[in-house]
Amino acid sequence: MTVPAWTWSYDGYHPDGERLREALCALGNGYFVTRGAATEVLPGPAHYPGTYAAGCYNRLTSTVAGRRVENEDLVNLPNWLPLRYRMRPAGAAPGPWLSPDDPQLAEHRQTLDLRHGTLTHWSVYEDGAGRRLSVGQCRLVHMGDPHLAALRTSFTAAGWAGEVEVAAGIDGDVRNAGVARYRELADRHLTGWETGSEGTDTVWLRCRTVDSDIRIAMAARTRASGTDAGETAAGETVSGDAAPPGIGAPRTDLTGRRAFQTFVLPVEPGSTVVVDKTVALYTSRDLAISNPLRAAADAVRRAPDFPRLLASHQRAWAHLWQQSKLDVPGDSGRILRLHLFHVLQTLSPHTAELDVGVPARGLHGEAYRGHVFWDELFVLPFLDLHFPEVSRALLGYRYRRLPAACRAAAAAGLAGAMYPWQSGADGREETQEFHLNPRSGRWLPDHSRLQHHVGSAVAYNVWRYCQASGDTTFLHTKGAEMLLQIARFWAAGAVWDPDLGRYRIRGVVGPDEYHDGYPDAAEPGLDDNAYTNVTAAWVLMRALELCHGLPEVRRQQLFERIQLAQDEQERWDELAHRLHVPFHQGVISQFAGYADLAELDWDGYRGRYGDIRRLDRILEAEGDTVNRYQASKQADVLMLGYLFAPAELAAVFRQLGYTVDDDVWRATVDYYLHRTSHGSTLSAVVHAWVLARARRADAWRYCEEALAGDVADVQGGTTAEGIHLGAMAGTLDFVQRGMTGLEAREHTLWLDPAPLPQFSKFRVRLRYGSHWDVDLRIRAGRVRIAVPESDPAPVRVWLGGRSYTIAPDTTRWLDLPRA
Ligand code: IFM
Repeated sequence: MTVPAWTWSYDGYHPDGERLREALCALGNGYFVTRGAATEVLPGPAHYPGTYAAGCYNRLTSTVAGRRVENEDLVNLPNWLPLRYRMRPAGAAPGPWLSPDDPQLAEHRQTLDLRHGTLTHWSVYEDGAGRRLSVGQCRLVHMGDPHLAALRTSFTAAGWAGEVEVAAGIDGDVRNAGVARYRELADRHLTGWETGSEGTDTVWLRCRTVDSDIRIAMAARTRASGTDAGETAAGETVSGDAAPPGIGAPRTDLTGRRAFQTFVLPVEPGSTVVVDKTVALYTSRDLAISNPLRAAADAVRRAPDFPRLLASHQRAWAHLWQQSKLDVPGDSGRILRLHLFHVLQTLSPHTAELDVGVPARGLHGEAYRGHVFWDELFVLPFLDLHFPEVSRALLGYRYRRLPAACRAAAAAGLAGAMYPWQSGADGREETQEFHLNPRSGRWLPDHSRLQHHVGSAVAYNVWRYCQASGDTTFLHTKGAEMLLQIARFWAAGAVWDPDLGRYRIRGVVGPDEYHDGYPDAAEPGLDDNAYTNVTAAWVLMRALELCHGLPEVRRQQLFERIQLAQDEQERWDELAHRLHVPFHQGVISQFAGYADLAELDWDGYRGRYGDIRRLDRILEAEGDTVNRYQASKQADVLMLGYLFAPAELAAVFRQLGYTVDDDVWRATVDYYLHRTSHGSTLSAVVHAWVLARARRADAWRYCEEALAGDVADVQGGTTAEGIHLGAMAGTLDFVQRGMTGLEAREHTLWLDPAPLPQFSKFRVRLRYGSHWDVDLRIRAGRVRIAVPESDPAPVRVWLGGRSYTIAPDTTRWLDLPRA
């Protein structure tokens, strides 16, 4: 049996797996995403319909464990999906409203079509008298017009005649209730509902968020007809009838929080009737509108019929696939395509028009409240080489929150910019102060806001984006300002230790979130986190490089604007060479004192608990703390091997006065491999990358785990609360840059391929600098580079110590150097 490369199908209905399917089958366009929930259901244990617009946040205050806490959440918007139906056989009582949970469900299938960006559901219901109703549904969230969504439903009766009653509309009575752990928190983000109708086929609902006062409007146009163009929602061919006689005007029901229309559709055995629902969503954050309700109502009025909407939607997707081509054969390729699909649904070219960051869990659910973390470190490098304008916009989100980051640093008594660990609407720190351990039921202090390394991630992304795109305008303006302020923050926080003869950064948390302090210490935070210090040194060097490279006039303006004193640069230089990095037993220490922590009985814990990814929760529930052990949640020191290729990594350490040669690095990798529980999906991506760069066969194991992350929900139920966007994009970038060793800089493609046997053949298309479409294929130990005729300049390639120039309209095969 061949598995289709572009579709994900699910046979049968399984309530237990429904929420996971909803996340994996979510549809979106960068402006908004709607989970793949059935249209017939209400939220409940098995179902969680959710719609989220990028950047639409609201704050609420709750009382938990006797404390008042404020949280900002990505708001679950009114549900546009509802479409319910029932059979009304002639001469018999109406049947129940049907849904997949109804015992009358006889068959069910669901298919996500990645190429076309559609989700189809197909169900057959059969009542006790053998009357069957086939229901096919096809939905889309329009990739061309980001405000539109559409749903076609077709009904075919078998063995009976009568009517199908259909109720369709918008439900504004929604809450943020998608994550069980947040159950005790306030969840009503919407208020001020109003409903109305226009003409006979359109209803609307508007409301606003309680605190952020974002006005939200949805309009739904619903039309019933006979089958047109001979196609049902499930793509089956039927005889194309004209509108069957007897479809009357719908009844419109407007209540405080709901706007619905009910249709009664005559059906004959074997004939098909179709209901098309077209929805528009606008908010007061949108540009170029006068008011959201007017915009939504006008948009559905103007929207073409379903077949035409589908055609323009598919064209938009075709363009996206063209621009982000990544072909890998087999099962891995299929999963990678799904990852790419969800990355593009969260961050599409429409994102370039918005003030939004990279939400760690996509726009697919409510985990982490839709917040923006350092995960963009795993996302932008992929986008840089396909949609640089999207990367630029995402960096723009950080730039607009630079003043907030500077205020946060000032409040901590420091200069420069302290970016928040979790960021939302206005760039203040959104990390919760307490989190729930579901295993113990205890609310615990959350110190993850001490992960100041997020600033280095912002700086790193600025640098890499500018290298790949050649966007010196951004680098010399917004990019430089961010980079310099981040460097300044590191310099402000570093303290001189005369005993060590080095500078230290104290009281932080590294990427490994298990360790947030020393056992028994009164204050949280760790000293000399290697990842933090090395990336800080890297940022300081880049900042100095930038200061020297800025055009004179710009340098003057920028220095004046941020009041940068000459001696600051001297301090940066000093720090970039003298930050402390601890070592023990010939390996880099995760932080000072790591070696003094106890060894964990890994086998014992695995034996007792099986899955120990969330070792922190297990130990806390036992009355212990993971802070006592040499046990990491995720790659921390090893993150350095993800950010920097071996030569660059060795150079940063050399600059700091340390030797990290192949032997030290190999020993370091081995050391942490055995002390990491992979409680974050990012961990497998990093390990795959680091091991592949070290040419180690076990890279594949981690790669498989990273690929399985969401499709197999390896973190045990978390995907249902939202996809893991960083890991999804990270796997794409693993093929694109990890396998090829690719760096786009100085107008050159630098290649240092490290293909795994399992990835010996693949193809990516790249956009960098002024090159729009460079086709790169790896197969049989060779790399093929094709430059289209339309490319403006020859492509320069550096491979195996040699440089090549490939002219437009030329294809070259180059031999890969032997490992
Ligand atoms: O940013 C990550 C972090 O590294 C691990 N915990 C989840 C966060 C959001 O994805």
